[in-house]
Amino acid sequence: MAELKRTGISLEEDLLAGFDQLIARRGYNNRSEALRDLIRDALLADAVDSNKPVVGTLTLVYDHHVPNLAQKLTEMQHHAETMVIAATHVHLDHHYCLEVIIMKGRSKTIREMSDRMLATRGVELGKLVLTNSGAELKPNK
Ligand code: NI
Repeated sequence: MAELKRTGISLEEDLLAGFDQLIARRGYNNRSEALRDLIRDALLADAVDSNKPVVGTLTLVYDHHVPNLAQKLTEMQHHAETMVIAATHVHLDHHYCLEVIIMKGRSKTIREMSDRMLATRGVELGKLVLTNSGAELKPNK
């Protein structure tokens, strides 16, 4: 962990009161940790907006009875311009499979790949979550 630096900020009283109420509801013990998390969120949003390297976790739920669907989804991962780090498959029930795919790459590439997979016929639910470690991630390509 990097060395901590102290800083002071000036806020309007009611803004600070609102902030204290918010962080109490969310279970923070102090303002510093809450502020650090807000700053990390802002930096992540900026990384995503500016197509920087991030990690993406794509969750898919699909009907494996749709012809060639599992094969199509596998092909997409093999041919992706982004790096698939890991994929986990769970047979949910008679019809449905859950797949969680973890990718590393530029945010735009990961989004495009995820949108293609989510738009494939037979994929019924899904969500992409983009994140990073807070440090600048090195792209693999
Ligand atoms: Ni399955």
